[in-house]
Amino acid sequence: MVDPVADFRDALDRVPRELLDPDDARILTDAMTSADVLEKLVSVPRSIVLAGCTGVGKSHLVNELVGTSATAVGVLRPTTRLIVMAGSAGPVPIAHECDYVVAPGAPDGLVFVDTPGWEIDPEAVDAALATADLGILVVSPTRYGDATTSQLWDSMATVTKRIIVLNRLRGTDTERSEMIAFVKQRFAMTEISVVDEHGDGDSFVRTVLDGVSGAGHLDDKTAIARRSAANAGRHVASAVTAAATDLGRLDQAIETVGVPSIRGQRLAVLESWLATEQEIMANIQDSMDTLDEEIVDAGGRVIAERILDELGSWDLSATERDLALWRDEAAERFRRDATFVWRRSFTEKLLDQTSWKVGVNTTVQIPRRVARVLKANLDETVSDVHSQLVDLADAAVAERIAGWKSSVARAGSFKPGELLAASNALSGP
Ligand SMILES: Nc1nc2c(ncn2[C@@H]2O[C@H](COP(=O)(O)OP(=O)(O)OP(=O)(O)O)[C@@H](O)[C@H]2O)c(=O)[nH]1
Ligand SMILES: [Mg+2]
Repeated sequence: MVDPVADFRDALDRVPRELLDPDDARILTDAMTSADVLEKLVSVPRSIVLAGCTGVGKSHLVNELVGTSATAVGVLRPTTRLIVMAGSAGPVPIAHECDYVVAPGAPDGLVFVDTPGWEIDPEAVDAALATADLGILVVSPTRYGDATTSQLWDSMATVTKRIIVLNRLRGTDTERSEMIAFVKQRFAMTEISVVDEHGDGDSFVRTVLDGVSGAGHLDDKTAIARRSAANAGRHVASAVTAAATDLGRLDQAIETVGVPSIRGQRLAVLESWLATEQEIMANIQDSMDTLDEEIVDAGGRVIAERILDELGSWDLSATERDLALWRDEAAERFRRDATFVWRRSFTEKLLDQTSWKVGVNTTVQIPRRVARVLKANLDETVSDVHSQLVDLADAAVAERIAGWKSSVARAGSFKPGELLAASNALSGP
């Protein structure tokens, strides 16, 4: 089933916020709130409350409306002593004790409310009328002219829409016409609904259903919420469309900046592991910052900066882990070289005492024989180490670029036309 509100909400959820300036982002938030309110409004059934003096046939008419015997009809007065709601859409919140009867065949989205006689329990009737989208005053040929009925009609003035039904009309055609005229005159109405004592209530049911469509205060609220939500949606769609050019420029910028080569940079292998690691990390971070700045500059700043905010700061933990692995590997290599010529136990101790880059640390005494072997391997190792570090740094930068690209692609994949269509579907023709 097509649900314009759900479609609209769905389209709003997909709007890439980074394409919106703060004002437009607020409008998007407002549109989402309106959609949520709408979802609640359309799920509340509209209520049709029947009120009148005892014995005029309220319960009988409620049963006609819902198509089943939902509320007791009786000869003993008063019959109805409690508010009875009947319908297929669930109850409405009435601030009074009441029953709810499920009537599966009842018209969609409506709840019909049977009330006790007004003269019996005015409080209950008022509580029910307070929720009414349509109030129906039920009168009968014997009960229409009394003061109680007039009072009730007056008290129904606050209901969004009220109609009168003359129930149990009987007699000759002339008598009927006269009766209808009396009732119209009494309530200063040009139109009333009439139910014959022995006819079926079809025309009454039609009148009520026609009467309730577009009558309720919920309909008004819903219409306003729909319009304002749809306007907000259209505005956001046009803001996203306007941002498409900027997004295109940013996409180009990322391509142009490309992966800046760290290969040309000198990545130092220092005396201690800690110093080396810090240097490398600072270097990679620096490359990342430079890359971000270049993209933001070339990409036209505004949207680029918002996407950068979303990307957040670069997570260096993976690089750190790779570096730690590589360090262990390098240390192992030195260890192997050292064991060639020296007792293993001594070598281990030596490696612990000296810096990780054994052999170049001149502050630690290293037996000459060990130093000779290590030194012979050092240049090769350092150059090997250097190229591995460059690979690590390059991989980190490439991943950053991939982050940029996927953010831009995600933002660019949103189709403002879909939001526009959903907004138009929401506000209706
Ligand atoms: N033939 C016929 N009988 C009706 C009609 N409407 C009501 N009645 C009868 O009138 C009597 C009273 O009807 P109810 O529907 O119980 O009246 P009510 O207004 O709900 O009365 P309370 O619950 O006491 O307030 C019952 O015996 C119904 O069968 C009608 O349109 N045609
Ligand atoms: Mg009743």
